[in-house]
Amino acid sequence: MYKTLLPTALCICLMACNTAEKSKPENYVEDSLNHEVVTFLEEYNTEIQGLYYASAKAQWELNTHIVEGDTMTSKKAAQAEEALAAFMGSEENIKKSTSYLEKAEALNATQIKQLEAILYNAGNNPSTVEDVVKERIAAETKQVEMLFGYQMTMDGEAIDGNEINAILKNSLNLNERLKAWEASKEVGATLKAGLENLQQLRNQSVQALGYEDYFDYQVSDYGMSKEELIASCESMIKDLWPLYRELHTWARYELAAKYGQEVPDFIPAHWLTNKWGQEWGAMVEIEGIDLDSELEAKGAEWIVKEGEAFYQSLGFEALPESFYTQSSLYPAPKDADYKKNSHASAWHLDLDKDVRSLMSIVPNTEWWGTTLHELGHIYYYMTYSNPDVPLVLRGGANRAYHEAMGSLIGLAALQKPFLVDRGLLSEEAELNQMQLLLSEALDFVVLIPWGAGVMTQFEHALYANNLPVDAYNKRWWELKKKYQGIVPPTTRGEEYCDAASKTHINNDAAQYYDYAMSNILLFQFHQHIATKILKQDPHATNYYGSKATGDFLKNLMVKGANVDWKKDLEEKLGEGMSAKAMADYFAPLMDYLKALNEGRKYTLAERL
Ligand code: X8Z
Ligand code: ZN
Repeated sequence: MYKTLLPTALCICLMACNTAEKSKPENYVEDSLNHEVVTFLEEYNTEIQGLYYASAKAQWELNTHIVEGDTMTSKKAAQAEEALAAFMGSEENIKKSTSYLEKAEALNATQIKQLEAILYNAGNNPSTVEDVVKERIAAETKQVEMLFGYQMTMDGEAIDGNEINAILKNSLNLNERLKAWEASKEVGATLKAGLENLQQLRNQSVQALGYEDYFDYQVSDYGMSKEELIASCESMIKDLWPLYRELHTWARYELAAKYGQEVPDFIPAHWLTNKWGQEWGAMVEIEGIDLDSELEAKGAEWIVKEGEAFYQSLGFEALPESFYTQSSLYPAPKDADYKKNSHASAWHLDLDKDVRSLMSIVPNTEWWGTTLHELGHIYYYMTYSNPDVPLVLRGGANRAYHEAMGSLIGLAALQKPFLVDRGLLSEEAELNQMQLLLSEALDFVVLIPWGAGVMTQFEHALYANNLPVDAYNKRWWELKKKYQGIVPPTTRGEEYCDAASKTHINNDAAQYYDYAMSNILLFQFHQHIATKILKQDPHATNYYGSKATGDFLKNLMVKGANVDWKKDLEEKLGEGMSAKAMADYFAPLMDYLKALNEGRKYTLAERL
């Protein structure tokens, strides 16, 4: 997969080595090579830690303290990232790792993995196109500032993301909903030119080392080609399409009744409870439980502490003190003179002990799930930060694994036996199980056509097919209709860029299929835990206190990226990645929805 560079200097060196070999013991080449590789890797790992830490700290500042008119923070962030990029993409690092990999048979698996990771890091930052890389870094920094420094307004009043979510979750007033939805999209238009610039710069950065385009580059992290990835995404969507089609039909009728409207063929985007229509779970109020009220009474700090307690009950350590002192967990105060990135993330700043999370937690069900999701990343970081995992391999088995851990815990944390155990639900409560299953499907299943369809296809078009800027919005809404059956509330011409209102399009580009894959994987992990470890019904588990479950998760995490994820999955689950566990889990819901939808008009095709 790595494109061969033609290192002339290397050939000379090899010839010199060969001459020397004659008078040395037979294993000399291997030994001297090994010594060289060991030294090279040690130096690389040491150097990268300092540079990465400096860059991450500057990025942290940029994302947590955005002050209008301040140019210093972004300048520092760009400089630190340039220094990191210059090292990662240096000719020396590329040449050496390429040449060592040519003699892979003399190396051990961990060395090979590290060299591959070094080349992957170089792939986005080749020093041969130093100016392009610098421009890209500056453009990315600017995009983040513009996205998160943007003041959204509704009726001329400032409004934040959590407030928009609350309107979309609760309001029955379609006019108010429309205004809130539109407010959430305003920022996209301001980011359109920046996205077009990044489309070019990202592609040019990676093309220098032989990747076809930025999408190709990001996908290669999975050891897959673009075609394989797209095929895998389409197959996930296909496997879950019958269920999605039932959910879509049910939602159209449900929402129309709720807002007192005719049943539409496709769902107007502002009818849904989420700004991008990516997860619809908040639509259902589950009889027998009012988790929002429970959580509101407990407060935002409780959510983090209880999340930590859950992981600890599985056998994970307490979070380091610095997590609490250095993280930015709650929304910036209304009167603050700075803004912050409002999207949740987890950071591994020194690739060792400095772990932090950036969130804007308010006590509600959505943030309960998101907090557990972020803690999943944090515990993944903590677990592979051990002496057996070299720094350059401190990542997930693949990126989807990293996303899966905390979402899995989030799923487990909404099941009845867990809620009862944690005092969030009384034992006698008659929880409507089918509604719970429905709300789970509205989150986990609905994300698949959004993540593997809309987002993936849009970014594939953007980077692999050079989507022209005057077709961004048109393409976006075509994909929304095709994969999700969602339409815009009003005409959205090219003066908008609704895709760019989504964080990842700007600062986590060409990677969104990670989340779709993670949902698929987490149901496989969950099925294994429920049936093989806990011996409980997958719909009614209680992970709390199960050290065996914790051991299983730690075992998935502990080697970081020092595994071949496909083999790892086979080894730990006895199967490859497959939507079957997810489809099995929701099978009872399928019958329930079919009965509810009987006689209703379906508007999505039976097959995609
Ligand atoms: O971006 C995230 C995480 C980042 S660590 C909060 N998620 C996706 C999204 O919000 O679009 C989690 C699920 C999907
Ligand atoms: Zn995540």
